[in-house]
Amino acid sequence: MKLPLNSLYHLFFLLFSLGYNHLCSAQTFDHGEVINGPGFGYGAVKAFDADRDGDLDILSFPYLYFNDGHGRKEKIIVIGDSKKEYEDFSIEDIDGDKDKDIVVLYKNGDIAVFLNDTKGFNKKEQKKEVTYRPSEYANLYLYDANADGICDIIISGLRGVPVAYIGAAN
Ligand SMILES: [Ca+2]
Ligand SMILES: [Ca+2]
Ligand SMILES: [Ca+2]
Repeated sequence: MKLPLNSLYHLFFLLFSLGYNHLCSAQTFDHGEVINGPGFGYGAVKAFDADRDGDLDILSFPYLYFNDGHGRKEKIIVIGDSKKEYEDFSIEDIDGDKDKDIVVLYKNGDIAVFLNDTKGFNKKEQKKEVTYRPSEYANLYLYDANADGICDIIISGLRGVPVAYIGAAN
């Protein structure tokens, strides 16, 4: 059966609506807020519910902007050392407690894991340093590469694809 294009559009719209509880209303561009100050930035911005209060917060590493529940910034915290240049960062549940944690790859090759807990994000020290030659334009990915249920840290760069950390049960 071939559905007319219009029906397909409505079907997609319905599926899209089912996926989102809050449908957006018309944007009027009425009030806006610049959440960051003037300056130069690069890199991705990620939105996730960092403090688990039901609204999305914004991570523009190393700055984490908490949402006040009305889409405006409530407070800002700095993740790690703001002076240290980073190459890439990613968010995933690294410690398996169901909240998103932050992992960053610094330009000097350091990998830092910041675990999400009720008081903020705490740095987890690396038990073993990975011998890794930093490269420009490296990307950091967080996924379970060896399917053991523990999130792994994978770095891709111009020098190949080393796996930085395979999850261990302890
Ligand atoms: Ca939140
Ligand atoms: Ca977590
Ligand atoms: Ca794993």
